Amino acid sequence: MNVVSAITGLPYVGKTTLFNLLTGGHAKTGSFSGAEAETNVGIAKVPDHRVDELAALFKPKKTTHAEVLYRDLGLAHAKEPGQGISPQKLGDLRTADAIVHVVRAFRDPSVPHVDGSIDPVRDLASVELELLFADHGVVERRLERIEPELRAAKGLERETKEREKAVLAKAGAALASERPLRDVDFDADERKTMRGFRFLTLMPTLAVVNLDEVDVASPDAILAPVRKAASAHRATSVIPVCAKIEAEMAELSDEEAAEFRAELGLVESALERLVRATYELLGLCSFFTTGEDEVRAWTTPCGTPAQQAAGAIHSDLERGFIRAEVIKWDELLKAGSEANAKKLGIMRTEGKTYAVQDGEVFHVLFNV
Ligand SMILES: Nc1nc2c(ncn2[C@@H]2O[C@H](COP(=O)(O)OP(=O)(O)OP(=O)(O)O)[C@@H](O)[C@H]2O)c(=O)[nH]1
Ligand SMILES: [Mg+2]
Repeated sequence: MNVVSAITGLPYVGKTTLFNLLTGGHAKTGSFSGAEAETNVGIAKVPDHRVDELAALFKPKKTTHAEVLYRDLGLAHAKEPGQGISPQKLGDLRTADAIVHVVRAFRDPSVPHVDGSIDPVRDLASVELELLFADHGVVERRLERIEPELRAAKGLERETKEREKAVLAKAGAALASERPLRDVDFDADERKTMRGFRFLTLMPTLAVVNLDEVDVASPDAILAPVRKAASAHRATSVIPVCAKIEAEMAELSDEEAAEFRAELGLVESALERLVRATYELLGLCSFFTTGEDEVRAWTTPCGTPAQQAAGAIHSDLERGFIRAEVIKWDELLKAGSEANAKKLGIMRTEGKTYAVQDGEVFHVLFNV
């Protein structure tokens, strides 16, 4: 699978600056037009030193990293909650795998703020409220439509619709009291019923705090209240970034950027941190295929059965799956070649239901 992440947040918080540095794009920033910003779409190559090291060993014709598709979706400044997101953008949010919610912590007075002051916790809540209103609208519209359907339905169909109505009523009550749906306990059946609605307040969400340059070295005082607010609503990770510094580093050579980063005490780039957090949030793993033609990274939910994971490579491999030869990437590197790994007996043979782990190299044997 290729992950799709939707970047959102209030105007002028640095969404497009972040989008550009993730995707290597050059979309326009700092327009301050007041209107809803245009959507930018771009692809980030997932940095993975394991792929690079495997490629150094195999010297393939082609090296392919995993990719994350980013959509940069601006919101308009809404006077009343529920007016900040256009239907088109709602669709772009709902069909993503994860939401990246950028909040502003940089102070720069030359960049206006729609609410006048810098307050990441307030901004987090105000965008969350927009998402919540959108979900509430979905519930209300469906509940209206389900009534006549219920009157006409019989038997099993009626039971199913009754269940749907009950779940929606439960969701609606939570939303009406401004509780995001991820804050509500739903059982497996209820979750299944809700899946098709793609509720925004149920989506895996990362809060990216766009730090001021001067706070990069010691961001804890700024991050602590954001972390507290985010965890109160089970919104998982909070990731600090300074988009401006990162954007400057993106212009440097790799060595210069590494030096600059080390000076600031940053170990990884914003892209590395964001992608790692996204994979963790979504429970995703990377596995690799290697050969003279191509060394390539694949993305799959951790624990996917080997046969199904093989389907990500090619449907023939899933259909005709016999078994997979599996080895951890670093063991393969140590062995120096697949042939040597086999000789050493460290290449395992696994069957259809084997649960794929992060960092494994797969060689699928299949019937055509
Ligand atoms: N000082 C400072 N300025 C930043 C930072 N990140 C972004 N900016 C500036 O803030 C302004 C707005 O950034 P954008 O990336 O256009 O913000 P946006 O969220 O995409 O804005 P809209 O799309 O118009 O809603 C630009 O002038 C950026 O250069 C940062 O970390 N520090
Ligand atoms: Mg923008």
